[in-house]
Amino acid sequence: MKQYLDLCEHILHNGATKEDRTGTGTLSVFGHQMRFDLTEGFPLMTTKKTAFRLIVSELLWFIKGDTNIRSLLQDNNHIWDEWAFAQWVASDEYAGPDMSDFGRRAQTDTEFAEVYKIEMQSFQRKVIESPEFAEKYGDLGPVYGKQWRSWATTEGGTIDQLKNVIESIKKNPDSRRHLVTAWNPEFIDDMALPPCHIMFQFYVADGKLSCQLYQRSADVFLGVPFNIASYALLTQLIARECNLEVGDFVHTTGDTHLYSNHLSQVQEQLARQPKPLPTLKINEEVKSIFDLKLEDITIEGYDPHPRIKAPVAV
Ligand code: DHF
Ligand code: TMP
Repeated sequence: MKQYLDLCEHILHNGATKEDRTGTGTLSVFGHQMRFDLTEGFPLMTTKKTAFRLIVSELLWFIKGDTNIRSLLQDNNHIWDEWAFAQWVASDEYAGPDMSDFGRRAQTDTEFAEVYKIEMQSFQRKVIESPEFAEKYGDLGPVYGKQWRSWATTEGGTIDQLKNVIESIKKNPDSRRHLVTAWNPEFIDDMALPPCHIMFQFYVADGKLSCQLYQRSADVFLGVPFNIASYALLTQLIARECNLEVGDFVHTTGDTHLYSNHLSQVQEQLARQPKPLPTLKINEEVKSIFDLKLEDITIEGYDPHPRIKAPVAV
């Protein structure tokens, strides 16, 4: 993962100081590319412990076409909670204490942080316990899963981009049109967060499947380790589905930033030595990508340095 550590160094030395939507502030560069040869091992961070189980759970959630955090919560996966919570506390039905700007206030105001924690737990409980509540407030809008699996057409039908791309890789591997896009301008305003990983393309040569992702906005400390592992896994799953070996994962990013409250954590990570990459194991008995469950996908030989905590900018 030298490339990732080099990117962190590069931003620390060359990044422009830039304000952002969340009010946190960033160091940022525009336009960056990393390439991971997937035959060298599975690209999961070894310089900080990264929760692979959460990455699998989120990817299977996209693949299912789901956009509601309820099934993530059932997997004990909380990486999308804040963005559903933001919709709940902004709704007419919410009658609790003022939660405006909760992301930033929870980090600076310890008294507020306690109140926020209680409201968030109560929200999580409601989403789990009440399917009706979950349907209304657990849904993030037409995000990734919706666009991948049932993109709405002008005729009133839907397009299953994921199934189509698998078919096109199988039938016509040399095609230059193996694309899936999550950026649907008509529905951006209905999404809790406009997609960050926007478009990916597959490429077949020498019996190997490669994938390139375009990510418009990249939180290098928190989001990017997830994004790299998620798309490396997706590439493995699609390759398996199409009887191909894996090639490269190419990660191209637009606004590539380190948040100002992640800088000491990045320094800590940079002081560590990378370790050997783990290997991916997929249950061979499950043939289709659409039937895989969380427990079918595991990692072996993962011995990372300890976790480094950092606050997520909402
Ligand atoms: N917003 C921002 N500002 N950055 C993001 O990376 C981001 N990612 C989203 C949604 N909105 C976002 C979805 N993916 C974490 C990782 C990925 C992710 C959301 C959150 C995260 O907080 N990871 C922590 C804790 C994981 C855990 O719960 O154990 C980490 O240390 O990796
Ligand atoms: P933005 O919509 O203002 O760009 O904010 C989105 C933030 O979330 C930004 O810091 C990028 C980050 N992000 C990732 O890095 N990876 C992801 O997968 C997601 C969903 C978000």
